[in-house]
Amino acid sequence: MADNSKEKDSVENITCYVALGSNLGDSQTYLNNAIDALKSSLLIKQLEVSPFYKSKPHGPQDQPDYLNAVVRFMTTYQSESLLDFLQNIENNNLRVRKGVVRWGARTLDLDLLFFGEETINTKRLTVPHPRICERAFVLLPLRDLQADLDIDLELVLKKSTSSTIESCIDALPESALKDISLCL
Ligand code: A4P
Ligand code: MG
Repeated sequence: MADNSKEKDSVENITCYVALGSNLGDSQTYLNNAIDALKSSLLIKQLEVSPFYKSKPHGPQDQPDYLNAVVRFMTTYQSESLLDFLQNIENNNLRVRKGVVRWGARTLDLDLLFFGEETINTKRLTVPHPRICERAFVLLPLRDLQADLDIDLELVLKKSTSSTIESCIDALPESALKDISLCL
């Protein structure tokens, strides 16, 4: 995929976490396509991928189970340019956005979880992603990548009363952990 970003001269590398989700079509291929596209960017390096998880849908239940994962990488993208890049990858993988049910089925969803330690609240971006602590399908792969993530989640996620990934996982309802399984 062409990488047309203008930030090639920027020197600051930021550590990012992105959640990947798919429950329409060949989900494994869509997640792998996204990982390959991210790796192909000149502005992204040291990309690590969590294990893949199968999870029951959050939101409307009349849709297939999801395949989820999280990636971590270093980038010199500015945050909104990274969002553009993520949305391009979604579009190239047949993501349909218009006229669909909120939290309905999708071929590929890429959510920016963390952008370094920045708090971003713009029209297009809320970072850290506000629903991290409610979601086993984000927390479990995040823990696989970085159990000791030292961002204070209680401070950055206003709704959370838990400050670490582990305490967020402990606070999940028991049913949430029954609805997710590791893909071997
Ligand atoms: N946006 C704001 N902040 C961000 C961010 N941190 N990362 C804006 C990405 N986008 C962000 O997103 C809508 C708008 O959010 C974008 O235009 C962007 O400017 P979207 O991808 O078009 O729509 P969406 O993903 O349906 O919206 P939403 O509300 O973010 O949904 P979620 O929270 O991503 O939930 N169940 C399971 N088991 N696994 C899943 O992966 N995913 C969802 C989607 C629901 N249920 C799920 C799963
Ligand atoms: Mg999304």
